[in-house]
Amino acid sequence: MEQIAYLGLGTMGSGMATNLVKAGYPVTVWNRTAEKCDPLVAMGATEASSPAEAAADVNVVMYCLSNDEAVGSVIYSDNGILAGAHSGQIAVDMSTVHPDTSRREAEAYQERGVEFLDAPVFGSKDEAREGGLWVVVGGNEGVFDHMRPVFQALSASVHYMGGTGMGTSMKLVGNLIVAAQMEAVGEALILGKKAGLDLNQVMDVLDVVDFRSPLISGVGRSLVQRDFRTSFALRHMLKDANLIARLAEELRSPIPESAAVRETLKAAVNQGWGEENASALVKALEKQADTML
Ligand code: NA7
Repeated sequence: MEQIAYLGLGTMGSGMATNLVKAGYPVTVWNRTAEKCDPLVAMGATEASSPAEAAADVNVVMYCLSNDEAVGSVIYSDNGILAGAHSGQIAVDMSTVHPDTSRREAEAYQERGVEFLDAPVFGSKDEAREGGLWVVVGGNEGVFDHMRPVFQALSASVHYMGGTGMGTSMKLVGNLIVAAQMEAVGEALILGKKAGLDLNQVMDVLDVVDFRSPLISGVGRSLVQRDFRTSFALRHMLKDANLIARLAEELRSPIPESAAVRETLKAAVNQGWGEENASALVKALEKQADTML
């Protein structure tokens, strides 16, 4: 059985690491804010004092960190993963980062004889806790096959997308749609409110018409209840919108709608709502509309 180090115990990482422990894997954990290791240690995980120490005695190093900068710091700093990594290991980045960041990681690990997979996930807090995530993976297919049981321990489904960077590319493609749908639901409900509709009735109709979706339903219902508890932070959604804009510009791919959504996300973060759920982008629309749902 693989011995696994899991680094980054935020909203997503804590759920994933918990499911690995539950599946019986020996897990070593590390988090910048050390207290977040406590629940995992109580379940039987071992706590490491640095990424290098966490990586030293395991076969597999997995991590889920805020953004590209956090990933860089945890890998390349003095006590980072590379300082403890050794030939024959597998490193798996489950953060949502730019595909170029994934490719740089792969190169750095290759110099040390370490295999690398980029494996970001769809789903948020509940799916992470319940092992119901959807994993999209880039890298060597043989390494992916080897890691499949580990991914299955924390997810509902696993998808191999191609070489290094294809997992993170897929994640940005998917989140382009997530962000656009959130904005569309917010705009639609505000228009419905202004038109005098009962928003619960609006949601009842949106739940049965042929364009219904779990995302429209979940986001719409939570907006009507003004429930902005964080399962995926608004600041991460803006980070993803920025990554999508950068990738689209590099690849000369048109994203006019995403550009508009990015402005809404920026406005909402600038208002100080970045720690709230991504659906709090509606508050920026409410401000423009001079009304509340
Ligand atoms: P969270 O809940 O904000 O957690 C972020 C994690 O990243 C958390 O463990 C942080 O440690 C860690 N982090 C952030 N910056 C650093 C630096 N500079 N060094 C070390 N560790 C750091 O995010 P989620 O779990 O919702 O999402 C994680 C990723 O998945 C992200 O890419 C999403 O878009 C998808 P802390 O606890 O703050 O010390």
